[in-house]
Amino acid sequence: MKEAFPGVGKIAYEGPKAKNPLSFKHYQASEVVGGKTMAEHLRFSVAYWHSFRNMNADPFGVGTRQMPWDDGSNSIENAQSRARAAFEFMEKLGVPFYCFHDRDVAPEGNTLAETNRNLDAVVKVLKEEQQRTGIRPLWGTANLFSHPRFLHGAATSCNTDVFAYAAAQVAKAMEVTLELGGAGYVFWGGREGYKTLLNTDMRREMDHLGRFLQMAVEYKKEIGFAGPFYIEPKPKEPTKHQYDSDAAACYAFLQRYGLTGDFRLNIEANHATLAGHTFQHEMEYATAVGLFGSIDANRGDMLLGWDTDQFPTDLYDTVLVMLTVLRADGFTTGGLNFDAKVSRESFEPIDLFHAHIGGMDAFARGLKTALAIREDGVLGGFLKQRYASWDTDMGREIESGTLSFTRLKQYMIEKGEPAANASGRVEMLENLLNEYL
Ligand code: XLS
Ligand code: NI
Ligand code: NI
Repeated sequence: MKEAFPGVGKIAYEGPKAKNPLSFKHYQASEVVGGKTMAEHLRFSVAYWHSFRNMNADPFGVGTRQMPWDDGSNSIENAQSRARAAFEFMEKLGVPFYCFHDRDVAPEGNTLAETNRNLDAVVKVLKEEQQRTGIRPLWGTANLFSHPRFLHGAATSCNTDVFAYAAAQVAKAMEVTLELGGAGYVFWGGREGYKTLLNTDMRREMDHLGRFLQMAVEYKKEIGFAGPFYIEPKPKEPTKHQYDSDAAACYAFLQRYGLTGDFRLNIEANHATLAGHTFQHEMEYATAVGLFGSIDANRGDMLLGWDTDQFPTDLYDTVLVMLTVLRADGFTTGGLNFDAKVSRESFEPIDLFHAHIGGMDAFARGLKTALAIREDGVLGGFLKQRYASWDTDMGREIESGTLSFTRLKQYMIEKGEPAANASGRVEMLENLLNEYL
């Protein structure tokens, strides 16, 4: 097959002073930092849909991407050569993982049976390419939102047949993810929400989604898929309100339906900001409740109110997020998936390299900076000091649940006023962070 990216070789680490834009300045896969290689820490993944299916149309204009390896048809052969182009790209970039939806990799047929056959024909090529390169899925997922049959949602559709179709589709997508050795499986509730409550029975829809996910867990055990399930919170878009709106809503949902043992969260930066949170907030919350799993790395735009899925280049963000990842003891089955697209203005194949190299370097710097901050211990020391009163006898007794209101009442009546508060040193800490950047 003709090369998809002729003239581009394996992207190498050339160090911070290098002038070559097609080189890593900070990411060196084999470099050991904080006890692990950078590749092990960061577990980078390419998103098949954005990088190989998205032509970058926007609400005001058609797609602009040049993809010379793609003949634009819906044929199996085209899907297979696209898969080969994707692996050439990932191999040259040097990432260990990719993520995919069932419908990204293979075309939809006239019936579900035909669609499944199409998928199998492309999975065969994905498998060959995986064997050749060692690259494998970080996670697989099912697209339950693009086709018009899902216009009322999938697991939350008012139409039982659509629910059944979604179940059949997810079952197949899980089988394929298993066959490809995927490390995990993602549920993102694309249209699991509503446009108006005037036509929506929220209670029923949530119960249906809960049952759908319980059945998915049963099926996972049946087929022997060992990897974790992830829910990917997002507050809106395409629906006005989605049930999995943020990490906290997902936690409540998972608890209500008895699913916390089988799910973790896949936190996406741009979804966090759409929910009115910071990326780090969502990460920290997921970690606090023991649900942190994986990351969809991207960023939004302060001035645009939708999921712009830009490549992550903001060092402030990558440092803060890597601090949380390190606090959570790093990724296990998860990783950093670039759920991001090149800008509509950046339409040449080479732009795909620039975008990913930038994202990988930004996270490599985030990792190294976060490690340096932890090593210096100033932030950690401040935190310990700030909560020191909780390390006293009384703090420990409250935390362990042995102190009651009655005793606290007595204590405070005797004491009269609490001990004086210390400054939170917000600006000092913000200044400190800047010193590491
Ligand atoms: C959309 C989501 C989607 C998921 C996978 O906003 O980010 O791409 O990651 O279905
Ligand atoms: Ni995503
Ligand atoms: Ni998204």
